[in-house]
Amino acid sequence: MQPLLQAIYDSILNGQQKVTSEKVTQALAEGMEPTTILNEGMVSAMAEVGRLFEEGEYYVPEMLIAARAMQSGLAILKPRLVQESFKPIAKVAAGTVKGDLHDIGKNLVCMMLEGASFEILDLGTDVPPEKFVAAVRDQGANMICMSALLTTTMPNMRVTVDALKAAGVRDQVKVMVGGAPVTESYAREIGADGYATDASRAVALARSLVE
Ligand code: B1M
Repeated sequence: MQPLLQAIYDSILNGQQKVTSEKVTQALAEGMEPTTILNEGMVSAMAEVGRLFEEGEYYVPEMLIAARAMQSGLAILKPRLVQESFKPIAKVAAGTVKGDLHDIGKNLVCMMLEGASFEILDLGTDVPPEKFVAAVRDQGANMICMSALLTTTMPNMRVTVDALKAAGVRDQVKVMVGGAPVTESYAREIGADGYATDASRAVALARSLVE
């Protein structure tokens, strides 16, 4: 790996928030592509954090400080990933489902969608089904993006789709789902309109759903 990317990767793995910010700033100043920094230096580091957690080498505090370092790097990349646009393609209500506090992937999907001219209503994490319903009914969202990182919270995607149906608003929105444990077949099974494996595919999918 290129030394600067390696330094970014290491700083996330070690939860060195300040170093991550400095190195990401340096990489951008040296003309490195934001998506290269993101995918090779940062997202790959979080995957390694997950592996270390699974193997019992990292515990929740290590995951947490790694996530903070990741977020500080993302904040620096954001202006380069998001461009201003005048007329939004669609209004997207995005959130991590009820019971789930993971938000890095969801934030990334929001950033990329924003950069592709979608208007974002970020509902945050631990979002109950009724909040998604309210975003459609009261705030005019015409697309729902749900993220789940835990096998135990994934079923809340189905609960949310069912809540949209029960509220009589299901046909007013497109529903997209994603997150590490989610699959294409699960998306079909719960009646979502689409599934994407990563943030850039989420943008392509969102575009295809509103065409
Ligand atoms: Co947690 N955690 N965590 N964690 N955590 C995982 C998810 C885990 C896989 C780790 C492991 O065991 N290897 C595991 C889940 C196991 C399972 O369910 N099968 C796990 C666990 C067990 C837990 C706790 C239960 C631990 C505990 O307390 N004992 C706990 C649960 C808390 C809760 O939510 N209620 C917990 C807590 C945490 C922290 C708070 C410490 C922290 C999150 C901080 C934060 O998000 N602000 C954390 C972290 C950092 C992780 C890992 C290491 C990294 C997640 C991440 O940010 N990845 C994770 C391991 C892993 O994923 N390998 C793990 C980087 C991010 C860019 O990827 O989110 O997958 P991701 O998003 C991708 C795609 O999935 C996709 O695009 C994104 C970008 O390309 N995508 C979408 C995501 N949403 C999408 C939506 C779309 C489309 C695509 O359309 C709408």
